[in-house]
Amino acid sequence: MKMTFRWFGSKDDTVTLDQIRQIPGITGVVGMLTDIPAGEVWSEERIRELVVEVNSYGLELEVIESVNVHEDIKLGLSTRDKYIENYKKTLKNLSKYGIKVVCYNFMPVFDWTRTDLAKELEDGSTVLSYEQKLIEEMDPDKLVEDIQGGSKGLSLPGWEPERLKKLKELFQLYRDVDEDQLFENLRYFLERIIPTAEECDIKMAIHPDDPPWTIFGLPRIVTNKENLGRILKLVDSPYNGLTLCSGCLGANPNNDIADMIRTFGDRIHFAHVRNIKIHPNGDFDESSHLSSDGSLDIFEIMKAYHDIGFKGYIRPDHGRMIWGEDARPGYGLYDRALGIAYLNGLWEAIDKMKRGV
Ligand code: CS2
Ligand code: MN
Repeated sequence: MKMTFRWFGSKDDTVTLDQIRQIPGITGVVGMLTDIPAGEVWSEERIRELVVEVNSYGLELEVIESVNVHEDIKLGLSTRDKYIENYKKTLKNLSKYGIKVVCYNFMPVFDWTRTDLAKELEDGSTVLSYEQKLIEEMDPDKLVEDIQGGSKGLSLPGWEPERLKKLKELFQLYRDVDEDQLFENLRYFLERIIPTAEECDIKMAIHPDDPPWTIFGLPRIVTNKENLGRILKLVDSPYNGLTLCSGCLGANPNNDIADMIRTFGDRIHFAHVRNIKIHPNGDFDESSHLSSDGSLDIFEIMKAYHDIGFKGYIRPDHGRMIWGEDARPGYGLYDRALGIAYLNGLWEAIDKMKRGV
């Protein structure tokens, strides 16, 4: 596996490359151009600048999270072809600068959803958390306001103000899109971009829906083992693969992450490992990566990756805000760096015990 760290760029992140390169075992960062709206081409020049900057710190940039998919593609509107062509151009441009994996998601309207971006835990740390009842009672406009209000002035990918201004219109358009239609719209997209991904040697890795169930009546399909299998079959190519995010899928206790890892094996190109604490009523708080702090068994997850001989990219996912850090919710330095130390520790132990060292 190749240990990486998500970084939003020097103008849009409180964490610096200088800090990231000092994390033990780190090989590179997962990058993004946060200011390019979904549907527009990422220019060669901007990609080159980013890669050169990251490389100058001795770090690789081989994974992009995300190249976001324009809403018209998810909706299946006739205007989608133009955006699909742009997506292909972006892939071609990325491939010229050594990008190997592109993570994306196919969630209608909203990306990740939380009801609190800074819930205080007993130890004084703060985390992102989700309460179903609040979502049920909330107007979607209020959710957008709350999330954007909690961003501390940093961009929150998936929550771009321009796009979300048209919320009512978007909800109207999704009235005709059920889960099967969303699968068809994903098929249409994959059938067109996977040949380009193959040519460019870029593995596409769809990210699960967060949380993995319907919110505000909008369809969500990247939610469980059966659907992940169905997605991989839409276009049966190794270039049509997965980002397996333990914290997203794990919010549904019926999802067995270790089993998914063993099942999907080398179709997993990118691993997001994080823990969450699920409450008896199904609500959840994010937690530190440690198994005993949450509801997921991170040892079992790392063991499953080891068992399949995972060679892909991995990153710790959201961390808590600790030690007085002031950063983008979920994306501070300290707790994610602790997460890396823990994941590397598990890996070394699993590896040496298996080999009888
Ligand atoms: C989430 C998502 O996994 C995560 O950290 O915050 O925003 C994720 O990056 C996207 O859904 C991937 O497209
Ligand atoms: Mn994730």
